[in-house]
Amino acid sequence: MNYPQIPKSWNIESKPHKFCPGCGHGIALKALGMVIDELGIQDKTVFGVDIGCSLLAWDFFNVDTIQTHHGRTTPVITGIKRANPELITIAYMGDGGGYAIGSQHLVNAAARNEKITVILINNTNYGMTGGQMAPTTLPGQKTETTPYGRDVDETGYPTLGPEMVAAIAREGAYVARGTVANLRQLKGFIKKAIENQMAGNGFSFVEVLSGCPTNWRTNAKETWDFIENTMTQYFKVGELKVPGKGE
Ligand SMILES: Cc1ncc(C[n+]2csc(CCOP(=O)(O)OP(=O)(O)O)c2C)c(N)n1
Ligand code: SF4
Repeated sequence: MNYPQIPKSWNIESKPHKFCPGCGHGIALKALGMVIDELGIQDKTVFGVDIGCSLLAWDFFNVDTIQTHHGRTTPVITGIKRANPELITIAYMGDGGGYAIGSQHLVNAAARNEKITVILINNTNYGMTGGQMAPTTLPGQKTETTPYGRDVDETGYPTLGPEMVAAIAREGAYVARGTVANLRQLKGFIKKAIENQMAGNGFSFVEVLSGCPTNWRTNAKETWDFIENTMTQYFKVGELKVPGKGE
C-alpha cells in the first residue's frame, strides 16, 4: 500500500503508533520525519528517546534508536556524537526529563556547545506517570499533584527552557520554540536545528508546545485551545538564537 503522507523514514510496521489519541508527540515526530527525509540523513541519524512518553517512539523511525534512563538522553547522545562526529544525533525527551531530572545535562551540554540536537516536548505535565506537576506546569494549572492549581509561591514559576538555553549557549547555537499547532513552522525550526548540527556550528535546541489530552482530561477542542491560546501566553513561539543573527 502507498502512504503518501507518511514520511519515508517512519517505520510503517510500528504504526498505528502507541501514543494516546490526540497526543501531540505524533505531530512533532511527523515534523522530524519530514526533516530526516528532506535532508537525506536517515542512514546516519541516531535517535535517542528518554523515559516518559517519548520512549513510545523507540521503534517509530527506521533509524538507529537508543533508549536511555530518565533525563539521561542528552549525555548518551553527546557520547555517541563525540565517538562518531559523522553521525546526526537527536535527543528526544519530555519537559520532566529535560527540565527536572535532566536539567543539569541540558544546561551543561548547551554551555559546552555540544554538536547535538535536542527536541523537548512541553506538555505541561509528567504524561507517562499520570499527570503530575512538571517544571512547565502553568501558574494555577491543576495536575494530579497540584489539585488546587500550581502555587508559584510554593513551587516557583514555570521553566522557560529555550530562554534559559539561549542565555547560556555559546555562539553557533540554534534555539527555538515551536508548536504542534503549526506543523510547517515547527518543521522549519527542526530543519534549521539539524542543519546547524550538520554545519558543525554547535548545540541546537527546539522546545515543542504539545498536548496531553489524557492527563489534561480535555476533548479535542479544549486541547487545541489550551495549546494555542493558554500555553502561548506564557511560552512565546519563535526563534531565540540563530547563528549569525545578533550574536
Ligand atoms: C530515574 C527515574 N526517576 C523517575 C522515574 C519515573 N518517571 C517515569 S516517566 C516520568 C516523567 C515523564 O514526564 P516527561 O519527561 O514530562 O515526559 P512525558 O511523559 O510527559 O512525555 C517519571 C518521573 C524514572 N523512570 N526514572
Ligand atoms: S499520556 Fe499524554 S503525552 Fe503521553 S501519550 Fe498520552 S496524551 Fe501523549
